[in-house]
Amino acid sequence: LLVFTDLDGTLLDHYDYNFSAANDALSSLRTLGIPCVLNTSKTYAELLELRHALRHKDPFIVENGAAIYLPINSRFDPNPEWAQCGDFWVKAFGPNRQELIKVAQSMKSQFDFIGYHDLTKEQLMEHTGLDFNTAALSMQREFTEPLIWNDSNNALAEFRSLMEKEGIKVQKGGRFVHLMGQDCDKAIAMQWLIECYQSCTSDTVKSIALGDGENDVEMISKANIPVVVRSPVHAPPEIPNRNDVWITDSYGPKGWSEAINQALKNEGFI
Ligand code: 2M8
Ligand code: MG
Ligand code: MG
Repeated sequence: LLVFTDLDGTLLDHYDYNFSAANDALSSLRTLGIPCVLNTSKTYAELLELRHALRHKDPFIVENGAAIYLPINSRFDPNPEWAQCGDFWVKAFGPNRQELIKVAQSMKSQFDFIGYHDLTKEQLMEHTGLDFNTAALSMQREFTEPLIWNDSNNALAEFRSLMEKEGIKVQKGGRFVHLMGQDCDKAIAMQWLIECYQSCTSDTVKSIALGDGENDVEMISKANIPVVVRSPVHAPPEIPNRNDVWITDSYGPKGWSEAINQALKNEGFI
């Protein structure tokens, strides 16, 4: 079994980013040696901090699928096309963030939004509830640009189709609308990593994906076990082409634990 999980609103509480309700399930995964891949909108800098708090040792995916980090000295044989960064091999898919910012800026007069690049740390803390240090880490972005969307949903649909013509994908997270490259998202990165794991074993790799937002829909729909974690702020997203989706009873990390425990039972691990 291979776990792919979103962070905000899924493994971490939407409001205070706490994950204590998931500690037992996280430790079961560690004990059983089941990899738990973090697949998030957050940055590499944020992940370095969080991995410490979560005691996380597995690969992780940052900025909505823009780059995959594989711990050096894990099961993966280095590939010449991977870059090295700190203790990780990096497979990057994402475009350069500056290109996204340039296009976003050219649309400022037509739509009502504020880009991450225009926010002060204080405004970001106010909007997200992040502390000063974490807000700074989340500003160290390389591949994606989150926007505070102040315009209507109709305007967002129009913005989305204009962005598409520029080769930019627009997906909603918990608080922001994220701009990213056309050729990257959480689902593409997940599938790349599944193939990586599959190439190291003769057993068939089975995946479970957990998320709460629009930016998780593709990832959830492509996993063997699709899980929507209930959100306290919006309705569960629709997962197209699947009639076997689990929707957790509880919100955030508590719902996450319920789903992980159920999957471990179903798969015969406990
Ligand atoms: C942003 O991501 C979340 C993901 O759901 C959102 O859209 O609300 C990112 O900027 C991330 O880096 C940051 O940590 C998070 C804080 O709420 O917001
Ligand atoms: Mg989320
Ligand atoms: Mg997310």
